Amino acid sequence: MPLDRNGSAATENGVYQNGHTVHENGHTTHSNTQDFRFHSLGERGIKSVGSLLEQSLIIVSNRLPVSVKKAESGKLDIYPSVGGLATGLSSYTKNAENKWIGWPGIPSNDLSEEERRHISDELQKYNCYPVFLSQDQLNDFYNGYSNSILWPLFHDLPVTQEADDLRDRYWNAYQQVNHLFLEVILALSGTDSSVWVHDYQLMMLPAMLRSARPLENIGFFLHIPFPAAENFATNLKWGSDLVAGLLGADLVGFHVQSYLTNFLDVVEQYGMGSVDRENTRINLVDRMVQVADFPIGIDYKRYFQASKDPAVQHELFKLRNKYQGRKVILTVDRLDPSKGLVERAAAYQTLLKDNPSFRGKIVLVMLVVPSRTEIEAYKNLKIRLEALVGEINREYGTKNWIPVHYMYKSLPFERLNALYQLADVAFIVPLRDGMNLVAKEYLASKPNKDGVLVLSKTAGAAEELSDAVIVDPARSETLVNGLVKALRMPPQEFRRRADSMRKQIESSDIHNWATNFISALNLASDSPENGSPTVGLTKRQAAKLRSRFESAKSQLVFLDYDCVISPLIQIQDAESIDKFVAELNSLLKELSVSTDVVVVTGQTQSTLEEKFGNLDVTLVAEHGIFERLPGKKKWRSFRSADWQPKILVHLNKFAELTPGSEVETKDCSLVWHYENASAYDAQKHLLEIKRVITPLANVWKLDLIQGNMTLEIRPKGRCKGSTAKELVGRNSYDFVLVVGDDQEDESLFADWPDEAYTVKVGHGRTGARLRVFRPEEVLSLLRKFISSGNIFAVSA
Ligand code: ADQ
Repeated sequence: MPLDRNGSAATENGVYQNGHTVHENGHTTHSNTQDFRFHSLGERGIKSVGSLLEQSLIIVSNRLPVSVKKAESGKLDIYPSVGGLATGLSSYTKNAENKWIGWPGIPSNDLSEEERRHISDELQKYNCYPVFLSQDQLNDFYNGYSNSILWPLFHDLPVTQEADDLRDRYWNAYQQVNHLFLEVILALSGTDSSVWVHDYQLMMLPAMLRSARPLENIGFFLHIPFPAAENFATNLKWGSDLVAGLLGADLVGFHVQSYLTNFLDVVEQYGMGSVDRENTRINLVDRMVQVADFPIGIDYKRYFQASKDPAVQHELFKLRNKYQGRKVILTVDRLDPSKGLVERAAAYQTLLKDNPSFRGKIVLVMLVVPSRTEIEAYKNLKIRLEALVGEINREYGTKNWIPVHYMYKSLPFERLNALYQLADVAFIVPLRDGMNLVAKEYLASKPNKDGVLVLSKTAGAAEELSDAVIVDPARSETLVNGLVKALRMPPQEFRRRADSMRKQIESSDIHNWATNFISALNLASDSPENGSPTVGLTKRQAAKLRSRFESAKSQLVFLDYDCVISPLIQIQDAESIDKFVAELNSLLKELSVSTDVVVVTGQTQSTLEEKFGNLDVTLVAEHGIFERLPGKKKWRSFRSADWQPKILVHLNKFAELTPGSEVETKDCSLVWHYENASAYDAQKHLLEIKRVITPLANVWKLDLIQGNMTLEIRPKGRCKGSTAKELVGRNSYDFVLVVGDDQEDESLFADWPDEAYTVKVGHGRTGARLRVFRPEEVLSLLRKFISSGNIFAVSA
């Protein structure tokens, strides 16, 4: 098992928790959510938080924010985590539209089919979706490539010979598992979501996702340092593949500026794009990748307010009795080679040796969380650390004084917080650390500002917390001097320092961090370089459109019905939707008196007949397979459905195996809907369906179109775009308006002449000239074209 079985904090991969206390933590909404630290975009500003929430968000990390554990009785327990990333993203993950995809913390070998299904169903209650990994995959992908190759290299530590010998095998597993994550994302999300991938275990995923979904908004955040170019390129065999993997994203985020600079250096070194250092972006042939720093924060309010919690007060009371009369130096870490634990104990030993006056008056409390306990380097570290602690205690300990209190376990939040409050000095000196949250938690837990932080200059946190006593872990004497300085610091000085750092931590907490990243992701993927010339249709532009429309001799309005109806179905009741459709119908009726109107849909002919059958417009159903021309009653079909029975047999079989799913037989296509099925069954059978059907699809020239919890099988080549081309061929228009929203509409936008007004509804990368965000804005726009003079403003 790669993860700690013994109740550790399991703080891997950005999923942070203290102990296993399973209580819901009300998240704070910080007043200055707009005061974000997206340094690299400077003054360009950000979209409102309201608009960024309109698009669904898929979070992907190696671990889910909940862990599954199997009790000895065989019972499966699910532990949600509190704190950290899970808290920061809670305002997003509470929305059922959003999903979190990751490994559930238990190898699939330990689970029966029934148990996997059960886990999937239970996790879904938290909007979480599992990627099941076998023990072998975990060994090679997680313990192997991620933690024995990437982790040390990214922390400037040596890779062991044993790991280096196995690196080819580890690399294969790494790619394979990244691909498994991809398959789950594709099965569970639609094409209009934003995907936020976390950390070094999933660096190939952005590029994999980009090639499957070219229009997706993809963000990536690295929780660990990004090494200097010379270390990266020299020591990492597949470095260029990993960088290419990251360049699949629209936005790549790091904790601090120096990692960002290292990344740009590496991109330049590999010649993978043109690096624009001023705007911290990389221009690729067809798009751009924004790079920025987002220093992660903590749930400040939770730590700051903990001193009022009676449970914390009780713990503090016990600790004060225990350590009465002594100054407490505290370290809190995972047992990891990057954290410099042996070096810290050694510095403390030197302090006692060189400064006898401190003996008996101070105590080092070392709280160490088990981590990656199956990796040899971690086992050896434990042995070395415990031997040194024993040596110090034997050498200097007395009947009444134990110099080092060593705890190898995870503590619940209340006890950890009491320790933070108690400690006079936090001795946080990792060799290298992406950020280090403990430094921030310590300061936030000190309402009386009565503690001193000793911090490594090589922790990302040092770039923010410059009022700490900064030391250099490469020079052990600075650690000793730092401790002495901290222990002797006058109260006035340590309060001043703590106060200034606390303000910094308060103003950039975990909620701001998440909001800033998501806002920046929208901005990056909507940027002109990524094919999005505008972020909104202004009143002026709308007025211009109207005047062009009025002066044109022949006009065409081409509307994708699904782009206005899909967003409504998610948020409105049936009555409001009917009202909307009725209004659309009457607008199109008026418009069609003088204008050619085409309404297209992926839905059936009967849906269009029902909604718009009374109109004198062109109706196009099933993505162009059926067409009804104005004034006609009969539909023209473009494909025969001979293939359907052959495919249907398989789909029906899988539908039976996947309770809750169903097959819709359209006149010329088949759709497998699995939104009501267990996510586990759906994911599993989706892959099998594709495997079985693909050879048949090749014979019959069919496309397999992955939708949002749907798989559609339909004839190749017939699409909205072909209808558009035929229309332009049949007539000559001097005003064309095309409104759409999905991937297929993008090829449609591209097919029209440049003069056409193409309008994208919603967020995301687009080649359209204009953009609106809500279906109501489409109605407003259409109203402008109607000569009745009934003009409504289109909101920008
Ligand atoms: P980590 O290497 O895990 O995180 P860190 O940022 O210090 O390091 O987070 C550790 C977390 O675990 C803290 O929230 C702490 O409270 C908790 N913890 C530690 N010991 C504990 C114990 N004994 N009992 C209970 N809880 C304990 C990685 C990177 C960091 C980066 C984070 C976030 O390595 O550099 O700051 O991700 O991006």
